[in-house]
This record gives sequence, structure tokens and C-alpha cells, in this order.
Amino acid sequence: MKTPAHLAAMHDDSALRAAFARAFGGRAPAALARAPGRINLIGEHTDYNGLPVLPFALPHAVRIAFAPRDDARIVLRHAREEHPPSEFIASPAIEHDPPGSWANYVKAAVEHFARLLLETSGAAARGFDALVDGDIPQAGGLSSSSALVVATALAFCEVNALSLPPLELASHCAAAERYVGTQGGGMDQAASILGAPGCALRIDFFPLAATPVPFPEGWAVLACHSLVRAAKTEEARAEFNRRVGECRVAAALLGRALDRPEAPRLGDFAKEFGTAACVRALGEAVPPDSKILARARHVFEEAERVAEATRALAAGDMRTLGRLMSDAHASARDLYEISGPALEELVRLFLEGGALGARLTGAGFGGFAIALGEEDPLARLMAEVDDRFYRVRAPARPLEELRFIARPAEGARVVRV
Ligand code: NG1
Repeated sequence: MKTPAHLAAMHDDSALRAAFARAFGGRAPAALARAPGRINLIGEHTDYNGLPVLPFALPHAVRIAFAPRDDARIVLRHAREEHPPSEFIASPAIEHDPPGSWANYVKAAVEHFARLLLETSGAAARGFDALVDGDIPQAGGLSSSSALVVATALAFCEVNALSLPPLELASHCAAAERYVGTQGGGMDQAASILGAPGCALRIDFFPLAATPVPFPEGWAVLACHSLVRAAKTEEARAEFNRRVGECRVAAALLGRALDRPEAPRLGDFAKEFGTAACVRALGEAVPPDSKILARARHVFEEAERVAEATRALAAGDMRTLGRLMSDAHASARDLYEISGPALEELVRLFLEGGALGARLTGAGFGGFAIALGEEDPLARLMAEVDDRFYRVRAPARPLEELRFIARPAEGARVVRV
């Protein structure tokens, strides 16, 4: 029998508290910070272009047990041995670990919020002991890294009595994460902070705004790892930043063509001129087979799909939502070139197995694919994917780490103990 979610969470919390005591000489944590990962239903690579997304917060989360210290030191332990301990001083300028180190995501939040604290109140940061754990699959496009940034930010703010409204906190977390070198938008941090149970979130940028959209009962998403790592610390980071650069070039060309040299993002043009005029103007500025044109077309059309998908979800029209998700996948594959053979195989299995829509989720270049459907048929589909994908490609891997069925869950929070 399945353990009810709240009992499982209580069990996890007491295990984390006990592990904290073991790691820190019997000391009890003062509080737990919990920040979920997310899946994105639709709206890929639109956020950093100032255009909307439609993600939801997952039941999977990063959890940090923490207790304030009397000095400025951050003493960091991870419940999993593969993540080595780290210690550093909380300050507005923190030296990076080598790329790929998990501690960089903690440093990202601590450096940013220590600077904010100094600027807003003149106070120096207080440090804390922290034990980190979590169950978000890593390098999968489910925002495990942003969840770590958000959970750290919550712990830092709690210890330093820094109080921010959720939207501001989300903007700061997005800015903080650039410490690790990716030029991402703000989707992941906003989805983690603002997530609402039973709702997807339509998120807009510049200025950041989030509107919950109810996700009908009985419906869910099957999420399956393609077995290809999408770690932003490796080549995928260079590919990701290349896409950001291509969009900036497209915006600069449009600025010249449409006489708006000061507009920084593709979203500024979409909002003023509309998709058709933007694609036409860019098409006159570059050769028809230019990558720049393909990338910009994806971004403009994806934003239109997000608008339509939001309306469909609000109306409970899951068939239309599914069709738009599959269209988004084709565009991500053909125009944005962020899919790959394993993701394609999963999407094909999903659609053959009766999913209403299927696509990669997150940055792409590997990671997870998702399928939309009703809960019972999705459970059957998952069993089929186990047989036809995982038992063939990864017979030794525990299936629980690789795929799950999820509905929208709650956003990040701190629980005092
Ligand atoms: P993931 O899938 O977590 O790597 C990245 C960006 C998002 C967004 C998506 C693509 C970060 C932290 N996240 O997400 O902002 O641009 O790609 O839609 O850079």
C-alpha cells in the first residue's frame, strides 16, 4: 500500500532531523527548508526571451535542515556521500568551487542574499550549519539545481531575518543562480516558490507575475528520464548559452529592422508587432535557412502555444493542451534543435501508448520527457515504458529513480522545528 503523502513527508522530515543531529554533534536543526522541482507543461526557452511558460511544482523537492551559527560560516553537508562536504564564509563575494560542484548552487544563493542583506540593512550575514537532501532526479531538466538555490535562499533568509514577498524572492533567486554561469530565465525558481497544489502556473516575465491555472482532477503527467544526462555543468551548458546568444542576435537584428534598437528581448518585439510581422522582418534580414530565424520562430510560436494552452487548461480542454504539447515538442526538435534520439523514442512510445500529448521538458539535450493523460491509463503507459525502454536500456537501474507520475504540488516553504 502507498504511504499517504503527508505521512511520507513527516517520515522524511524526522529522518532528516536525525541525520542533521548525527552530522552536527547532536545539535538539533532550527528549521527545515523545502523547495520543489518542476515540470514544464509548455513554454520552452521562452522565459529568458521575456515570454510566458506553464510549469507546475513537483512533489519531489530539495530539503535542507539548518541551524544558525554564531559566526558567518556556512557548514554544508549532503545526505548522499557522492556530494562532498563544503565550508565557506557567507559574504557578498564568494569564491567558486570547480564547475560541477553541488556547493556552487548553495554559494550562488548565499552570495546573492548576503549582498542584498548588506545593501538593504547594512548587516553582515550570519552563517548556518546545513544538511541537504532531496529526491529530485538530477541533470534531468526538472530544476534540481534551482530547487537547491531556492531552499538555500529560504534558509539564509530565515537565519538572517530577511523577509521578501514571494515574487521578489523568485526574481532574486533567478539572479542568484547566474553565479553558476547559465544565462537562464526565471521559470524554475518562480515555479518552485509560487507552486500551488492542484494548479499549473502561468508565469510571465519582466515584470514577473504568476497566475495559478487549475489542473483538472484525474489528470496527471508521466515523466520519464531519457537516460541521457542534461547537466548544465557540462556541454549542455555551452549549448544552452548558445541558444540564449542566438536569441539575442535575433533581437538585435529585429531591433534594426523594426527600428527599436533599445528593445533587448524577442518578447518585446512579439508584444509590439506580433509573431507574423516579427518572423517576416527577420526573414528579410537573414538567409531562409538561418539558425537565427529558426530559433526566433520557435520562441515566437511557442509563446502563442503557451497562451492557447493556458486557455485550454483553464477550460479543462485537455485534448487541446495535449495537441499543443506535441506541437511544442516538434518545434523544440526541428527549430530549436534540443531533442535527441532517446527523447524522440520516449515521445514516440508515449504517443503510441495513447498519451494525449508528449514532449521533452526543461532545457532539453537529454533529461526528462513527459506525457499528458488520465491517471489510470498513464499507469499502464508507465508499465509499458518500463518494458520497452528501461528494461532494454538500463536493466540494472532502479525504476523509481527514472520515472514517475505526478500532479501539481505545493511550493517552497520553511518549517520551524
Ligand atoms: P532546466 O531544464 O532546469 O535546465 C533551463 C532554465 C530555464 C528555462 C529552461 C528552458 C536555468 C536555471 N533554467 O531549465 O530558465 O530557460 O531551461 O525552457 O537556467
